[in-house]
Amino acid sequence: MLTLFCLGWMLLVVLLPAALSQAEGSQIILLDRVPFYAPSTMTVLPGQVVRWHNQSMQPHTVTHDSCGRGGKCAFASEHLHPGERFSVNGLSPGTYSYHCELHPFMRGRIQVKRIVQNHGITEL
Ligand SMILES: [Cu+2]
Repeated sequence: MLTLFCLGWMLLVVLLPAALSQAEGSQIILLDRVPFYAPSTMTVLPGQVVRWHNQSMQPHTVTHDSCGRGGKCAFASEHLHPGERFSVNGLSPGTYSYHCELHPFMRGRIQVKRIVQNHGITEL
């Protein structure tokens, strides 16, 4: 049991930073063409920062679908002009669909993984 626990911590210590740093450099680019948000679906770990960078020629927003619809609004950017950035952190595990308020056909999704502690083993 102690071995499993230690192994779990080793995995947590070794794998988690690796997984985080691997995704750390990734961000979502806003484009004027399909897929508009690139990548359109991004999977992150809890606590990981999600960044958007508007590299298109016009303003856009990054607006969680629940905002203004009675649900819990997890994030909503101002108008992001060309070159501007937006970031979100601290999202709870789950799926967050989002869109652009100015161009509702622009759609993206963030998936925040759940980290499960199973007998001391960390599962992602
Ligand atoms: Cu837009």
